[in-house]
Amino acid sequence: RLRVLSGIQPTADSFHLGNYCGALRNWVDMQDTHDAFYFIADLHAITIDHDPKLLIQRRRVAAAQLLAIGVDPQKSTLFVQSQVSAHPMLSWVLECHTGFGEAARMTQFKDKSAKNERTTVGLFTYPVLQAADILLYDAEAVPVGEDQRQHLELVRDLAHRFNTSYGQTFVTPNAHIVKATGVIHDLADPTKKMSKSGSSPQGIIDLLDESNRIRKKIKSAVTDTGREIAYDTELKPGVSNLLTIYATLSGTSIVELEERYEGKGYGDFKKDLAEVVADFCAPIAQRTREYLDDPATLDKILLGGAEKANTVASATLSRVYDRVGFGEPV
Ligand code: AQP
Repeated sequence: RLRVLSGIQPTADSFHLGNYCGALRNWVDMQDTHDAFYFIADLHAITIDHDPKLLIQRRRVAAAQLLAIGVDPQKSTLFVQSQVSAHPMLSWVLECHTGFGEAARMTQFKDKSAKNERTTVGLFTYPVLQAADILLYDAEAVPVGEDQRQHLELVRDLAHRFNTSYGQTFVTPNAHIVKATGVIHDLADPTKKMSKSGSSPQGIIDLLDESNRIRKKIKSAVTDTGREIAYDTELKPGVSNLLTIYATLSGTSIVELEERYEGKGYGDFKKDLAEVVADFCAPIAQRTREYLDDPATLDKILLGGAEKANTVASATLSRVYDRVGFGEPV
């Protein structure tokens, strides 16, 4: 089986619909066809200001949510990044093979450093740690949203560079980005992506949002001029975004939805979508609460995952240490 790997940061109280449609949905699908490794990226989470008490809580909620959406610990290895020490160790080696200018070109760093008062070196080297995350597991496929495409290109370049200098060491990974759902947009400003840090509360739907809150947000989502429910990302970015969400969560095609709502206005469409999203999120919130009520099971899953991840990651790190002239890690 080919290996798949992906991670998500525990930087908010809940994952949002963009995370789900862009990435997490594919995590769940791919665990049936791949040898899957999924992790909670807490090392990445401290690249911006953070509160330690909140981080440890959010890590638990993140794990519970991943299980609630269908990540199955019988099929996938689910772990916390900071519990596998090979990640920062490989990251250092890769940092020493990354050009400063190359790292400085990353648009996510430019965006986030412009938004944050305090820009850390960690935020700058974030994509290199991400390269370590992926390369440690010989991952062939990395399911992510469109915003990660540039980082994945860097990972491929680093793998190729290292292999060329030291001999075949890393598998070169491919980004697995589903075009139709690669970017879910902000409901209040469909020109922007839905994002934990960048969206207003009206712009983002959290998987753990309460049903009435979800209904209100969908009903107040920005739509476009005209009345027609049609998919056109240029002329109707708001409606197109809502159609994408509707299609993804209901399993109905966009063409079918366009036919269903022909001659009907935005009101009917949004009313139905509000129910679809509320019905989708409610059981996830319920299952998340159940997992959180059983911390022993949660810890057991994460520790088991970390053990398995450590075995794979430390074998790769040994290979790398040997190649660069460090000998075996102790
Ligand atoms: N709007 C989105 N549409 C599609 N995919 C998305 N992803 C994030 N936003 C969207 C994908 O979700 C995965 C996990 O993301 P992350 O939390 O680790 O980091 P991120 O990409 O930085 O997510 P956010 O919400 O945008 O957080 P902030 O605001 O902190 O930057 C990734 O695969 C990502 O592509």
